[in-house]
Amino acid sequence: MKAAAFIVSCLENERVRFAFGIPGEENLELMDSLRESSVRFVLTRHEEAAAFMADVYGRLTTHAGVCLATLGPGATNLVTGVADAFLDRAPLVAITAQTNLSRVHRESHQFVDILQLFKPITKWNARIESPDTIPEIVRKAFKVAEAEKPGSTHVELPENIADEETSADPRPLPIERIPNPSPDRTNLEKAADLIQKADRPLVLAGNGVIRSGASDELRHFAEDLRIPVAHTFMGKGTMPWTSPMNLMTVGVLPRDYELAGLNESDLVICVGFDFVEYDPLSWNPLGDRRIVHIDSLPAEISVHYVPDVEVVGEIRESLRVLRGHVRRPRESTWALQSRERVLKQLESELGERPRGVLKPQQVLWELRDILGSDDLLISDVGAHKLWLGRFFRTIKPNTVIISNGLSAMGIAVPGGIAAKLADPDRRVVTLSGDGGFLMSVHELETAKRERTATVNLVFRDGGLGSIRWKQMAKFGRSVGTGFDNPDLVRLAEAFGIRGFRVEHASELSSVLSEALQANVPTVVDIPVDYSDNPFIGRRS
Ligand SMILES: Cc1ncc(C[n+]2csc(CCOP(=O)(O)OP(=O)(O)O)c2C)c(N)n1
Repeated sequence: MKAAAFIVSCLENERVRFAFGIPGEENLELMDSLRESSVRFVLTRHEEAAAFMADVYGRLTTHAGVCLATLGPGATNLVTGVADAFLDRAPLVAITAQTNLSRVHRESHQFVDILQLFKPITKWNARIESPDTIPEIVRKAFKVAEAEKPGSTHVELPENIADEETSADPRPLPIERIPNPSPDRTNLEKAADLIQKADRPLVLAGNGVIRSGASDELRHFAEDLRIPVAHTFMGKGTMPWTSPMNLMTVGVLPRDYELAGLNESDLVICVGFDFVEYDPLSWNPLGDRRIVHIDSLPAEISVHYVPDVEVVGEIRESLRVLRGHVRRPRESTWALQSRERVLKQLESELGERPRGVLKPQQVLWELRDILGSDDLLISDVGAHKLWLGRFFRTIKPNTVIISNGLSAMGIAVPGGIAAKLADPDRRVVTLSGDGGFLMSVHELETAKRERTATVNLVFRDGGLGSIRWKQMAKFGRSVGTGFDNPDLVRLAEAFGIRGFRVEHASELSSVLSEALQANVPTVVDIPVDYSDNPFIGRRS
C-alpha cells in the first residue's frame, strides 16, 4: 500500500467524515486515495474557508475537523483558520503537502518551511518522514487536537513519502477517548468552604462549560445554590437566558463586569473560563479578587488571576460534587437585583423603535423569536458580533458559534456550510458584516454545490463598522473603513442561490421565514442603522 492510501485508512479509523480543502500537484496521491474512501472531500474556493469549516465542524461535533492543502501557497492560505481553531479551542487537524524531501535544504520552487510557520498556531505538528511513522503521527494529531483544551494540530506529508510503499500489513492505532480525570477531593472541599462562606459569590462561565457538556449541571448548581452566572461570548448557551440566575454576556465592553455585579462579588467562581476571551485585568484590575478556578486544566498565570483554589478535572463532576457540599440556602436578593439591572440596561439599549429603521439590537432581539431553540446562529466578527453577544438571547448550549479567541473575520459563511454538513436537519443561520461577508463570499458556490441550505444574513453599512466607530470615538474622524458593495441580492442570484433584502423593520420576520423555508442557500441583505454603535453599553 502507498503511504498516502494508508493515511486515508488512518483518517477512516479516526471516523473522519469530511476533509475540506483544495488539492495541488504535491498531494495527487492523497487525493486519489480519498476517492474510494469513506472520507468525503469537500472542495472549497479558498483554503482559509476550508480551515474555518474544519474549525466549526470540530467545535460542533467534538471530533477534529480536517482540512487539506498543498504546499506553499495552499498551506499559507490555511493559516488564519488554523490559528482560529488554536485560540478558539476547536479540534482541527490540518494536513499539508510538501515538496520532495531532497529539495527542502535549499531554495526550491514553492518551498516554505510550513512546519515552522504552523508551530505557533498549533498545539503540535510533525512531518511524516517515513511511512512507518504514519500510525503514530496521525493518531497523535487527533489525540492532541481533541484533548482539553482542544485546538489545531498539523501533519506535513512530503510528496516523495506519499508515494512510498508501507510495510506489508500496516495498521492504524486503536482510538481511546480518555475522560478527564476526577477533581481532587481536598481542593473540592476547600472550594466548597469558600463558596459556603461567601456572601456574594458569582460564576464567570466560559466555553469550557459547553465543551465539557456541563451546561445542565451549571444550571442546577446556580439555581439550587442561588449563585448568579455571567458568561463570556463563547459561553453563550451555558445557561438559558430565562434563568433567574443568568446575568447574560460579559466581555462585550471593558466595564461590563460592573453591570453584572462582578465588582461587588466577594468570590468569583470561574468555570471553564479562558483568558483568550476576557482578560482578567478587565474585571480584576488590582488582582485582589478571591477566585475559585474550576476547569479541566490548571489556571493560566496572571497577576490578575491568582485563584484561592483550583479544582482541576471533569467540570461536570466538580460542579455536581460542589452542589452537594455547599448546603447553606442563600439569599437570592443580590443575584436577582443584578439580573434586574442587566435586563433594565438591555431594555434601555434596545431603545425606541423608530419606524422602519433596522437597528442591530432590535434585529437580534427579534431573531430569537424567529428562530427555534435548537437552530444554530454563527457570528462573524465586527460590530454585529458585539450586538449579537449582547442581544441574542440564547436558550441552549451549542446554538451560537462565535470566534472570540482569534476573532477572525470571514468565519461565518464557511462555518455555516460545515455546520449544515455536520447536521443536515438543523437550521443554520449566519450573521456577517458586509466586510467579513465579502471575505468569504466565494464559498456561496461551495454552499450551492454541497446543497447546504444556510441563511446568510448580512448587516450592510458600507464599511468596517466596528473600526469606523472606534476611529470616530478616538479621533472624531475615520480613515480606510468605507467601501462600496455589490448588490447583494443580485450577487446571490449570480451564484445561483436566492437573495432577499429587508427594506423595512416590519418585513424582517416574514423575509427571514421565507429564507428559512427555502431549500437552497440564501443571502439576506439587511441595510442596518449603526448609529447606536457608540452607545452600546452606555444608555441607561
Ligand atoms: C481577518 C480579520 N481582519 C481584520 C480584523 C479587524 N477587524 C475587526 S472588526 C473589523 C470590521 C468588520 O467589519 P464588517 O465585517 O463590515 O462588520 P461590522 O463591524 O460592520 O459589523 C475589522 C477590520 C479581524 N478581526 N479579522
